[in-house]
Amino acid sequence: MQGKLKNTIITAALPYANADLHLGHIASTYLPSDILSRYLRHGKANVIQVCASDDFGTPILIAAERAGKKPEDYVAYWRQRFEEDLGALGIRFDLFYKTSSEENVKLVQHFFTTLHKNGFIYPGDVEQFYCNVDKKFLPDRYVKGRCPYCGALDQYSDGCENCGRTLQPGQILDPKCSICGTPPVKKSSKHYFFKLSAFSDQLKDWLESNANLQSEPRNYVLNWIKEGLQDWDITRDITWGIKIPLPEADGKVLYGWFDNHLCYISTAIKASGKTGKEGIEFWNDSTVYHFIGKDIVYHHYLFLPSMRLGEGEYKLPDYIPTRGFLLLEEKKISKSRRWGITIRDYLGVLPPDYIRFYLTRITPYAQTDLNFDLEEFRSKINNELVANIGNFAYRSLVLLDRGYGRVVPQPGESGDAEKALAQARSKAFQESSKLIEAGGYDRALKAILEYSTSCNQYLQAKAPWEKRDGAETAIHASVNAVASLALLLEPFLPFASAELWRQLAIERPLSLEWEEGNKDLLRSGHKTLEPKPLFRKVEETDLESLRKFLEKK
Ligand code: B3M
Ligand code: ZN
Repeated sequence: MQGKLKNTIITAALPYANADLHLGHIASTYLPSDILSRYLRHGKANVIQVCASDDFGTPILIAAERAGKKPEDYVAYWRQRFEEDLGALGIRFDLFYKTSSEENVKLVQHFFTTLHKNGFIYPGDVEQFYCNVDKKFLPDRYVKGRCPYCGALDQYSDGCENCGRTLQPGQILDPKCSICGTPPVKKSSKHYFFKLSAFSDQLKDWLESNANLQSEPRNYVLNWIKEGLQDWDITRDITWGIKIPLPEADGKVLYGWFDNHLCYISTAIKASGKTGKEGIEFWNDSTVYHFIGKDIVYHHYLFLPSMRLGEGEYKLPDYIPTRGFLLLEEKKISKSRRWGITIRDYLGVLPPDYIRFYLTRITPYAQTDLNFDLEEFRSKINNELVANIGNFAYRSLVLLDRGYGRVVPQPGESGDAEKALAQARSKAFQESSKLIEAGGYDRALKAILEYSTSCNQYLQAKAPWEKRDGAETAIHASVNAVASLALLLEPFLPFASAELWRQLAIERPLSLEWEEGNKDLLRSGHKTLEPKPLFRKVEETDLESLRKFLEKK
């Protein structure tokens, strides 16, 4: 079967190397990406899942300066932290690389050169803030001032944290250099522009013909195109970035959004081990997914495809799964307002699978905002994860332990109840598969929970602890149902799944194909290990610990 499968490249948006990832990033991007890749790895496709730190840009340079570190060292610190944190949540990448990698720099400069040669990049003069004290141009965050919309003070020149608006260069009022505090002057600087407007028709065709794209982002991106696309200034007057490969552009670098999404390509190809032409073929022969949050739709539905179209060698994405923002107790996550839970914060309180479970349950394949409600979190974990899945698995294994010395008994004839259970299992495999392939991870998990409910009901009705006729049949069916659940849950709850496989003494579980779980994985005579509960209840004290991260200080 292996030969028939199509390679699948899965990318998750690249975190800026200056802040911890929080639960919002997990819900919208990293968890969905991981669920799909884990699922596909069960015999559906060869998968390469990649991510990288997004290293360049003014905010990162400023943060590094503030921390008294060289930007290279500063971003390396964050990259390692991302790998650790995502790894601790069970989100696994074949390669977690960086936008500042040699491979990426090379690819980005190649893109610039080709786009320039193809007539899609042209120079133009722009008025920039310049600080006479620091003797440098001051892009974006190097300038602070008053928001022209809401009047908020001390806002960066590229956007207002208070009212959420994006600001164009020069729009900020009472500008001040954020390094020395003096008002900057305006000075002309030669910049390069990417002719986004030249791609309107091709983008429109692609958006309309690619049926895999979600309709919400498709429709509003089509609207932006209708309103007219603006060419795009891709130059920054700083030193931390990828050098513009033109002699006359000395001292200037490319804007981060020119280089970061190309890192999907450079990293995936690196992970494939291929180079040159073979690398390009590998990319083009794969199904490509880019998982993102809805705040970066503009970049992924417009910049990214048009740059690939203009260069001409690398295929466009097949899917750009986009999901909404996570609110915490109905409030927007905000670093400055200290309203947020990072992966580290969370993992100091509770295990990874609990948050994977809850976030998957509440995150649909849509742009709607989600709400992390602490009470709801507790009740979903306690009533569904613990009382439904955990209870069934533990009870079944304890019955096998107490009654049969942990050796799977020989079943008797299957009755109606066993047939119904087998049907429920088939349905769980088929439905979850269909739903996962359509992006509905929340619904797939729900279908698996329903199966687990039928398993509990089966066990309750059969009451094998009474040792009546058919007890062996019931035990055999129940422990096999547990094995099937371990596989069904693997994309969602990899830790619980691994623990179940351990207790069940199943070898090489990760290479199980999805459909194999729809058969009895445990034969009579198979010996399991000592049962242990998979989960514990979430207590009020856990919620109190989480609430501490939501205290306004
Ligand atoms: N670094 C993160 C963000 O805008 C940005 C994503 C890049 S993906 C190519 O949240
Ligand atoms: Zn404002």
